[in-house]
Amino acid sequence: MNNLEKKLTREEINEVKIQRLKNIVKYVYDSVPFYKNKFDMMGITPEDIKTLGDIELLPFTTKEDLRRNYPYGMFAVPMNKIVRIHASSGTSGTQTIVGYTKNDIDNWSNLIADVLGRYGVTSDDVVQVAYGYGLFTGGLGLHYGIERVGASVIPMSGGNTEKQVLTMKNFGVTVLACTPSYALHIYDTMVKMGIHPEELKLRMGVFGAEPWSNEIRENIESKFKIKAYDIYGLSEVMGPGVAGECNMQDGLHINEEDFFPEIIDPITQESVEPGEKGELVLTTLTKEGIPLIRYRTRDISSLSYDKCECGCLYVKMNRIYGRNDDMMIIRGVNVYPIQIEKILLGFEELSPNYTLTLEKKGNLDQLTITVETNRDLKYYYTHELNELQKNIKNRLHNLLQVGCNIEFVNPDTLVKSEGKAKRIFDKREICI
Ligand code: DLL
Repeated sequence: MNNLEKKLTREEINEVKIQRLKNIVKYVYDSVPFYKNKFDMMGITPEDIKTLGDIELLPFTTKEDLRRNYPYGMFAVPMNKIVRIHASSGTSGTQTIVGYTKNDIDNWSNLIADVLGRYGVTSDDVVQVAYGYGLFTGGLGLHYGIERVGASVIPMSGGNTEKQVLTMKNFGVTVLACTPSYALHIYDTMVKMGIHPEELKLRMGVFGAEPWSNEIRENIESKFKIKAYDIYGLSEVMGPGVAGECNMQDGLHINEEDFFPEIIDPITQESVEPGEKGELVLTTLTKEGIPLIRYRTRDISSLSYDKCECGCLYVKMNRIYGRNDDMMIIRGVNVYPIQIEKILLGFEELSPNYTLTLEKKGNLDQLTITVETNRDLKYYYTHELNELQKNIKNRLHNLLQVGCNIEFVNPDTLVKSEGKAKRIFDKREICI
């Protein structure tokens, strides 16, 4: 049963949150030496937590803390209570390990089922999961949530794209779950196979695990003729299902009875006002295996407590703007890939496939945007491409104050992702 069905008021949600916050703080103090030591050093006891605002008394937890306690040092229960282990992708350093108790898995399934319910997934749906199965939380996480809804799940995992297309067509798939970049790759493959969206029963996509702009959403929706919904989560905090959109498609409701969100200024670490952008910090309120206090996600978003027309009162987070780690500082200007993506997709000649390469030329940063055109380059006159290049550069300069080189390449030149897209290639360190 989700919040919409329970119809909790804001006061009731806050009441649940404070009770659970008190419990989790006591729980970590008693069962995770890392937290006991931290609290003791800061002179905090669980009894100090009396109001929601008191969360600010508590220390932050970082990915570095998880790495230092690798593999199981942050677990709050003995291993014989852990029934599942997942790990983060480990793209930027040692991977981090997370463990789930039986209750955690059960709760996780319910949370995902709640999110899917908000999109309108029902037991009549046939859902193809093309997120990777394995240590990544996308595949198995979604899988259990879909079963909880009672829909039919097809556990495809990522890759084997032609088979993905045939399965969608032959099995009457109504919902596709994968990264947005993989959805675009599936679409391109489908077109090459001569299959049209009208031949599918697809009506919805459950997309997440990487930042994607509204422009990419519109692109996917118009290509497949479906509704594309955003789902958010991270393995350290649970996996997919921390938050998900409703059918308003205007922000993601955070499952607030299980995750306590804050937004902080990443530099000063102070809380910012609702609506202001900053780093999302999450405290798990119900997790048993690896509960986390004020986990710094490094994801940039903002919170909105405005009433949502869907009727759900859980706070909404704006769609992720990017990760702290992905913010590029180009000649002193801060730029997120999504800002560039939005501009590129404003040109109908360009496809959504692009990469950003950063190099040093002398002492200066240089950004090269490599982007596939929608048609083979031989169909364009040179002056058309020059004009296009000029227009893109002008837009980038006017909107972001950054200069760049633009390189057009033929469709199908760039490597397509079957999971999270890799778009940034920062070669600056090795060029110095
Ligand atoms: O990506 C969990 C997930 C699986 C979420 C499937 C949604 C769907 P990790 O591999 O630990 O877990 O990566 C977490 O991915 O901190 C964000 O930077 C990014 N991310 C996840 N969902 C979104 C989203 C999974 N909807 C990291 N929008 C997070 C933007 C997202 N970024």
